[in-house]
Order: sequence, then C-alpha cells, then structure tokens
Amino acid sequence: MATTKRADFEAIFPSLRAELLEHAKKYNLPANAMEWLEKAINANVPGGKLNRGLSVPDTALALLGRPLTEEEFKHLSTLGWLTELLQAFFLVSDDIMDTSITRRGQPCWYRHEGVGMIAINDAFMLESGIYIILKKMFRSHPAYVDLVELFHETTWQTELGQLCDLITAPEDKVDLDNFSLEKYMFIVTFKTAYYSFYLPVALALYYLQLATPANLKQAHDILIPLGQYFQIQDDYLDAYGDPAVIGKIGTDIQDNKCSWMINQALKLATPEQRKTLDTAYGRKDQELEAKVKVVYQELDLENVYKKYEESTVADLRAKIAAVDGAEGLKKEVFESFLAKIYKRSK
Ligand code: DMA
Ligand code: MG
Ligand code: MG
Ligand code: MG
Repeated sequence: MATTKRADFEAIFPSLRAELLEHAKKYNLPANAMEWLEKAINANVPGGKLNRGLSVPDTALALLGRPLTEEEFKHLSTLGWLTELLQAFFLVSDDIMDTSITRRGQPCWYRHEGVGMIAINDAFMLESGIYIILKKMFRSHPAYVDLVELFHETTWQTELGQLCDLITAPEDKVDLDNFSLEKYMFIVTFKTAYYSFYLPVALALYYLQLATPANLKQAHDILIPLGQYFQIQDDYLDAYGDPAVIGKIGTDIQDNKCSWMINQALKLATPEQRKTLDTAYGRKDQELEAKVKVVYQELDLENVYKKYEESTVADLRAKIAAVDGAEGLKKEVFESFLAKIYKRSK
C-alpha cells in the first residue's frame, strides 16, 4: 500500500508554524515572546515518531485507493500536524505531572533552562494553535464543525484518562489494592487510545466526507483495542525499554502508576514478593525501584508480555480480517497501524 513519505509530511510543517507565528504577530506580540513561542513550537511539535500525524494522510490513501491530489495532501497532512500539536500539548503537561526527565532524547520541555512552569502556559498555547489553524484552513469545509468538535471531544476524553491515571497514582499513599486491570483499561482507553488511534482515522473520514455513524463505530471498535495494546507496550517499555532508543526514562514505578506491569505482577506475586512490592513500589527512590524490577524479573514479566502481545495481535488481526468494506472502510487502514506498532522497541 502507498504510504506518506515522512519528508513530504515534514515539508508541510514550516507553513503551519508560520501561520501560528503570523497570527500571534497580528496582536503585536513583543519580539521576545514571539521568539519564545517559536522555540516552544520547535522543541515540542516536530521530532517525534509522527505515527499519529502520518496516519491521517495514510488513512486517506488507503480509503481512496489512489494518490492524493496536492490539495488533499496539504489538507490531510495539516490535520495530521494538528494531531501532533495536540500530542505536544499532552506531552508537555504529562511530563510535568509525571516528573519525567527526558522526552525524545532531550530534557523534557519544563526542564529546559529558564522554562520551568512557564511550560504550562506553553502547553495551552500549543493546544490553542489547533483551533487557529483549523479556522484558517477549514472554516469553509463542510465538515468544519465536525472537525472542531472531534478535537474538543478527543481532548476531553484524554483529560479524563489523565485524571484517572493521576488520581490512581497518589504520591503520598501507596496502596496496591487500589489497582485493577479494570481501572487500568479505562485509563489507557481514555488517556491514549482515543487521541492516538481513533482521532487520525476519524479526521480523515470527516475530511473526505466519508464519515457515517456506522463506519465511525466500526473504526472505533478496532482502533480502541489497538490503542490499548499501544499503551500496554508503552508500559512495558517504561520498565524494559532502552532509554537511548525510546528517548525517555521510565518513571512508572517511582510515580506509583497503575501500569500494566504492576497489574501483572500483582496477579502472579507470592506473598513474599507482594511484601516487596508493597514496600518498594511508588517510592521516589532508585534502590527501591530496582527492587521492584527484580520482582518483575523473577516473575518473568518479559515473557508474560510477549505472550500477551502475540495473543492480542492475533485477536486484532481477526478483527481486521472481518472488515468487509460494506461501510466504506478498508482493511489496509488498520493493517498499517498494526504494522507500525507490532513488536515496537520505541
Ligand atoms: C501517556 O501516558 C498519555 C498521555 C496523554 C501523554 P504516559 O505518561 O505513560 O506517557 P509517557 O510514557 O510518554 O510519559
Ligand atoms: Mg508520562
Ligand atoms: Mg502520564
Ligand atoms: Mg509511559
């Protein structure tokens, strides 16, 4: 299947950045603030894997089964970049809330020299940028209201997920009985699956004016499980990934997160191992974190994860194989998502 070239997609970005800066300049924003805004955009929007962004034109390519016109490519890539702006907004704030150290191989934005909590306002500006570009480029598109509402709803869903993620991980009160796979699935569905998987496909469907309640639901029912799998990978990589490859240092154990790993450990732990987890999990202490990882090793969570991955991917493949095109969707849309993330190490 034809896919979007990363360089072609990246070539769209400078004009969007210019639109945002020009819009700020209209208010006579002082030069030092203009520079700040540009730096905040440059440090946080490009430079990721661009999986979400590329998925928007890729979905359109799969749906149409023909090359995109220049205008379609520009518009769909713009919508892709708006998902990357949304992601930048979430990541800047997530890293503050998770007290993370690095992101994409660099210090997290709030840890840059002179940034600190100004990053909170930067996150808001990155979010607002979505609606400035949407208005500028899609104001007269028949699906304009759908696009705006989709971004708003997806943002809300992600924030609900982040809320649950955070309140299930209190800093001052570790209680592993408070975790469950049920709570976990809610958290990951909302904090990750909607914005990372459902959003790009829904954007392409709305833009092409192919969206119907039935195909949005069919897409949802495959993309949400795909997104859950993606976040389970993220949790696995938090403990087992190589920071040099994933570009970030895991914080889930010290942050007392209701992660997939701890939920598996709680299912399998002996009373002795459980005691270790109770005293070592969720403490801001590297030695205690290492003790939790020893229990993970003893329980061979690496293999538990690999088995989970194979069985989930088999289920997902079966779901995708059942897409018959009756609703105007194509298997390729979902196959390309799965191919991008299967056995990922970053
Ligand atoms: C990701 O959760 C969710 C959002 C909305 C960014 P996370 O904190 O596990 O992500 P990461 O591991 O990238 O910090
Ligand atoms: Mg985080
Ligand atoms: Mg987080
Ligand atoms: Mg994570």
